[in-house]
Amino acid sequence: ITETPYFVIDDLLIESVFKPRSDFSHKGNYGKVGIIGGSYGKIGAAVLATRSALKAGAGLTFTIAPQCGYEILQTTCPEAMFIEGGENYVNDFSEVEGMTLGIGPGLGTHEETEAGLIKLLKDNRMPLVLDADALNIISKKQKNIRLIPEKTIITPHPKEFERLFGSTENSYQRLELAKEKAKELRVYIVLKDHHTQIITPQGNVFYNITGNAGLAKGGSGDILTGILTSLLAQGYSEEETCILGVWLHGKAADYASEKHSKESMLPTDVIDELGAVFIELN
Ligand code: NPW
Ligand code: AMP
Ligand code: MG
Repeated sequence: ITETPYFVIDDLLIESVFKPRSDFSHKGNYGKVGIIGGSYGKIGAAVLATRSALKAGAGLTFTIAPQCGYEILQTTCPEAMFIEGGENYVNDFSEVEGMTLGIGPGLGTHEETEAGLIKLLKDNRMPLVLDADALNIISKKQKNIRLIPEKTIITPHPKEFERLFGSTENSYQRLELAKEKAKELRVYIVLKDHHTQIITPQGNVFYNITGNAGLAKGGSGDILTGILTSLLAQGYSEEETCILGVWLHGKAADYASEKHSKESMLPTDVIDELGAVFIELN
């Protein structure tokens, strides 16, 4: 039906992608992450993305969030640095020099946030992971979609995908549309679902088979954003970042469900299991 090569992300592929840390490395070798997110009432999403970026190995991590999240972030994520981007929502996206950015968790869609994000997309030359409200802001105007820089990783759940690119009748059609858009925009699409699919600009599709329904809870996607931004900052290519990041997220979720059950496991438990997954990889 199509010429697209399909792959399942298996242990062999993960072994070939994962890069152990060199004994002689220092924090400068593992990149500078900037998580831009949080708004009044949704600071938790910025906390989850920041903590997962830290726990996935980034060298230096910053959170650009509104002032109302200052104490929360400095308390829950003492290893990360706080940059004030507004009062109750982010409107200043300017202090991001040299960072790999993960934008969207809990960000909100206030019009000043929208203006700041659009300006950043127009000016920005930094590697980007766009999720949640960053995608919702872009979806507000059809012409915004063209502003997504090439090589950006976008991580829509089915509803966010629909807001961006329109509705489809079934998951097969959604995948076909994602392939079209990934090629046209030259972006990496992480189509989040039970079996998340990664679609590359070259038209390759990678299926992830780790993860479980314990992830069907608010906050799970915010963690994926942190992990992906962290890996991208550490020098993994966009394709490697998507493959390793989605697999890690699901694998940590599988460990969390063994310990806590699918019902009781929380996104924070998933973050806590990342270490066990890395121990196995090393
Ligand atoms: P339904 O119910 O089927 O019509 P939204 P959000 C659908 C932040 N958060 N398969 C489903 O629609 C985020 O980061 C903050 C099919 C669902 O009701 C964002 O910034 C938290 N459908 C913001 O909140 C923790 C699916 O989409 C709707 C689907 C809004 O994000 C929570 C929800 O999507 C949250 O992460 C699937 N697999 N998955 C915090 N603690 O601070 C989703 N849907 O309206 O975009 O809202 O994803 O909750
Ligand atoms: P979000 O909707 O942005 O919070 O993202 C949810 C995350 O949890 C995505 O990475 C999904 O792939 C994952 N997820 C949600 N439900 C399931 C499920 N039933 N099985 C496996 N993964 C899931
Ligand atoms: Mg989400």
